Amino acid sequence: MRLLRLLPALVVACTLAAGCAEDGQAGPLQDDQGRYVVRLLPTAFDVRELRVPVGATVLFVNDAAVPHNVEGFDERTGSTFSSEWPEPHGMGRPFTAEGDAWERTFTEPGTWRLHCHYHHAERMAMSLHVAPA
Ligand SMILES: [Cu+2]
Repeated sequence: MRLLRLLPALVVACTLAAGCAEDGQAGPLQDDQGRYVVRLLPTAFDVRELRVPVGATVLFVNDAAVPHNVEGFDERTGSTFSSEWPEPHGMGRPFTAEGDAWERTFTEPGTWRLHCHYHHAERMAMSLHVAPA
């Protein structure tokens, strides 16, 4: 009897959880290697903000058959990076094909402003918060 009374509450909780996921309030997407996945849509990143722990690897995946890159600027330290830097730090070229991917591991706490050089006019940008683990 006790369980039966709980059931409506459980159904409501699940519905709310599903609604949260649709609103992007659920935790960030991670692949089977624990990498945080950010998708590059035609003129935008699929998230505006992402919070990860120090040591996290973020995998950027081109979901559109248009050129993209990922350039980063850390507001605190002034550090920069680009996915187009030569290997091993970059891929040495823009993302061009659908499915092109590049990853970077963030080893220090900081707030990175990320943007795509090719879609600067479209404000293709996001914030990456790297928090102490
Ligand atoms: Cu772009």
